[in-house]
Amino acid sequence: MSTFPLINHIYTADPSAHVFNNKIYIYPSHDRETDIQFNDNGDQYDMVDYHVFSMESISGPVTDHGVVLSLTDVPWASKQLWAPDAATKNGKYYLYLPARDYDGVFRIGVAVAERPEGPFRAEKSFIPGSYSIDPASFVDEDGTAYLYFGGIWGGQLQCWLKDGGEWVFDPARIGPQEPSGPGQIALHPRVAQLRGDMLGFETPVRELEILDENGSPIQADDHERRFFEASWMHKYNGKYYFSYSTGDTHYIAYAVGESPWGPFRYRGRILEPVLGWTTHHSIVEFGGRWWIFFHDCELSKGVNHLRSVKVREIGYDVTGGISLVD
Ligand code: FUB
Repeated sequence: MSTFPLINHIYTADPSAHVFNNKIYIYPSHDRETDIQFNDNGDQYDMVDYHVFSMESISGPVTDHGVVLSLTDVPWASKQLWAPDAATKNGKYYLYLPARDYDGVFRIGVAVAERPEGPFRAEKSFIPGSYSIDPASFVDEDGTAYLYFGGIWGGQLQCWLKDGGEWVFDPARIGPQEPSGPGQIALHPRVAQLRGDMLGFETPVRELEILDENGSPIQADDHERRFFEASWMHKYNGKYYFSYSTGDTHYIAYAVGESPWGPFRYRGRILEPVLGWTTHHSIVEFGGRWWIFFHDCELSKGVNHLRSVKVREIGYDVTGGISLVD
């Protein structure tokens, strides 16, 4: 896929795009060069700050609002500021960010700003009950806000097991492992409703079911369709669209449901594999058209952890199916 990087002066990835005050704001990861060897744990994605970008039109210039939050200003985080997302409510702006805590466990925290372009002030602790990576916030038309999250392997989702109603971390499952074999169901992404103040969970963390054409949960060995990471939620024509990366098969896939809690029925792919191992996206309506923001490694000529944000238009057919617009 060859479109132009939106941002050329630094490497950016995992773009979460939102329309605030009639502008597009992009909340990406800020990739940086390191000499950490590539591994399946994602150690090479060793980011230490976030920038925010804005655009008044899709084809117009992109403004870099500079560093809006640094790792050193997040009291609970030890390393790896991975894919963030943002939301607005109550006249404030909230940045949801995953990072490893001081035990090496991925958690999700929140930072607050008065303006969409920050600067953001991190809360002292991560969100109680949060875990894994790739938070995606979604505020429904009735004002109820949700946080979707999770990512397997380096994102540690496979380490979290339910024990007597509680999610418990099993360090023996760290590394590239996940369920496999006949009858094994894929790991589910997670969702919780956010509190009115947006700083914590109102509900317990729930699993989000993705079903196949027969109404059965996607199987663990179905790597072309099973959830890996990069949750995103948007609403179109009254339906809830949950989209995600399939990880080691490198697709952005989507599934459609009647409720923000699911279940979601698998519908297909939005993006084929891009250059680079990871693929991660967001979908937003702007100017009466729909856009997918994503990243690839064209600018770095294929270095997996040096990615660049791009954008393309998407359209819907009469059945609600998504495809890229040429
Ligand atoms: O940017 C670090 C990680 O790579 C993200 O959290 C994943 O979604 C993948 O894009």
